[in-house]
Amino acid sequence: MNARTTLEWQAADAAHFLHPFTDFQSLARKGSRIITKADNIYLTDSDGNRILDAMSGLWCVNVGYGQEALVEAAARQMRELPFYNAFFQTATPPAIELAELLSEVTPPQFKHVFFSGSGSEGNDTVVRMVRRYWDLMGQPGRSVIISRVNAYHGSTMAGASLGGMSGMHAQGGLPIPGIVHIQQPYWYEHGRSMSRDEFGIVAAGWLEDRILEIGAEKVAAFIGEPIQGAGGVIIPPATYWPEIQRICDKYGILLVSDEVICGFGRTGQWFGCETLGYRPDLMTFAKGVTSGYVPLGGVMVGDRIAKVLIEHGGEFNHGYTYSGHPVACAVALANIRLIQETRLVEHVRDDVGPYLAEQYAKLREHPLVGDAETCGLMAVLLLVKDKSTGAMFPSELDMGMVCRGHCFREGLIMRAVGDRMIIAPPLVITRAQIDEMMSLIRRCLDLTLADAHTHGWLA
Ligand code: PXG
Repeated sequence: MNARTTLEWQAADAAHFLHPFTDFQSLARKGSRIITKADNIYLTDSDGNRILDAMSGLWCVNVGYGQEALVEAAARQMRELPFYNAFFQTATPPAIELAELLSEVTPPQFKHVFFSGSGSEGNDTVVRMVRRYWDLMGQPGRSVIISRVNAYHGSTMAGASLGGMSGMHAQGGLPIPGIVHIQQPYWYEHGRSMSRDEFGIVAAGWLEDRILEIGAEKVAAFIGEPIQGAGGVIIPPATYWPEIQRICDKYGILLVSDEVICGFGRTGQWFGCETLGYRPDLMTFAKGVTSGYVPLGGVMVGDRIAKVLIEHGGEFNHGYTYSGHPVACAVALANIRLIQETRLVEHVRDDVGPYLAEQYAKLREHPLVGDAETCGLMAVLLLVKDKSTGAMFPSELDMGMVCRGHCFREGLIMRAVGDRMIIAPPLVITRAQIDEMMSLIRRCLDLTLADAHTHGWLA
């Protein structure tokens, strides 16, 4: 398998492979890190280095690497029936069984699912379905979808439009019409003059302001991640989501929860909306549904919408070749059963989630850490220049990347979003492994602090 050397892999990579979200030329100069295998929560690269993967691949390997039950499920299904579609009045057993199991593990309003191949495609389905719903309700004027600045909802045209990433909107004429953004519930940046709970109500109020500005009769839906992941693990105040729910209910607006990261146990409940206290009409999922072993996504469709689509909808002109792919569905079934059998959600809720929270609380004493927060197994550290005033480092120093550089060299995958250092380790992580991860995090923070002293970057 590893017939080539790292340099050979890097040369072939640079010659042919255009990576996602990458400055192609700069990566070609540096060379990619080549990951060759993985087990449990550890990766191995092509030089034989062992790396603790505190990002679960890309927020997805919830059950950890090397789970034979998932491998077996894929191999068995590939032998039996590697593919058949669900378009022309046909279905396959794994897709049917997965639809059934998803309606069991999701909140009670969900009894139907529409499958896609990814989270981005799932959110494209959301846009199509929400607008179709309002057409069928005789209110075609309700077409505007409200999202948030710094949200991430994928990279297709609709996904990137729903997302609130300015860098993405700047390329390709986005957002598409009918999608608008309100400010995110980021307390540290927008609300430090208030308590977190007061700020949660204020931030939710921005939704009501925008609805009134647009006219409620034109607003179809509000979409949000329970906790913004790619935006930097922005954990909203506890008051935020219940107030968002109240506002959506008041104006009859559909509420969409993008559970691509928060779903399948990440926050210590099966879905983030359960942890954060709201009841969505639609729920996008991907990633953790298969723990990333194979691609699969979809949308859970709440009863309010399903009833209209089924009873009055006629044909819904939408779908993907891989909607309900039997191999992906077989792997998802094995994955969800494994989560159930090993009580992985309870493991996060009662054991490692609270343990990680304790450890992160201690990190607040570190001279560079201005804020430290966790929810289940998502966590963030904010690097600041001056803890007493909360002043941030100038962005041109790119302190997050300085810290990430140390992580890279020390064998820890921790991401930097600006100066927010984030982790989302596999849910199978143990207390002893959290101790190991925390000592790596401390070492990387200390090395970053030493750099700041050496270069005179501190206040
Ligand atoms: N919604 C959310 C909330 C996501 O986090 C998507 C939709 C899109 O899913 P697909 O499967 O189409 O990628 C995501 C994906 C990052 C990062 O930098 C996060 C994602 C993808 C790539 C990078 O943290 N999340």
